Amino acid sequence: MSGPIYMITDPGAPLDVAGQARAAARGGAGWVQLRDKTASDADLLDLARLLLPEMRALGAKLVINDRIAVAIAAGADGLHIGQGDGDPQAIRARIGPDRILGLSIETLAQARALPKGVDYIGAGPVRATATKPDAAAPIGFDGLAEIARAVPVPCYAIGGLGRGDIAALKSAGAAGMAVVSAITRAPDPTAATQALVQDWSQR
Ligand code: TZP
Ligand code: MG
Repeated sequence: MSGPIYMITDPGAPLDVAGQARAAARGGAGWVQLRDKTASDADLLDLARLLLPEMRALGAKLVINDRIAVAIAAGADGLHIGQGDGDPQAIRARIGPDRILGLSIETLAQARALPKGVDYIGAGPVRATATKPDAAAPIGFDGLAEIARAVPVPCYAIGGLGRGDIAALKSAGAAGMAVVSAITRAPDPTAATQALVQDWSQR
């Protein structure tokens, strides 16, 4: 579907959201997810329209977090939803057959009940993370492996992950890693992305 490194934006990081997206895509991220709980739909739509051609030119998929109407209006590559964001099959019907649909999975029971129409999952948090204080209980690497085995779609691990985790993530069956801090809080987000991409291909 796309590469192993999946960057999610953070409006509280030093670079603005557009800068984060560009830095990650230039560093070789396969995925850039616009996640900004504070932005209005109109502002997020403007940003998505601006970034979409840039992301495509750099080979990254642009995914919108939560906002179904924004993903559709922008023509984004994908939409990412959580367990509380509505019925995935109904959302699939709204976004059409071609847009990528991702779903957050926090437990093995949710993995076993994966609805049809979901293209990939984000599984976690693997570790507790300050980036999402209201996240579910950490699943650890063993929990990640169980979830990855239980679903027929690629599993992107999330939550407290960095460069040092790549070997364990691959052993657990993850297709890739989704990160916020490891890229957006790095002194050089492009270099940090490049390092993740390179390590994933080598370990
Ligand atoms: N969902 C589960 S954990 C998380 C999200 C959005 C945040 C991950 O951020 P970080 O900084 O990579 O731990
Ligand atoms: Mg959500």
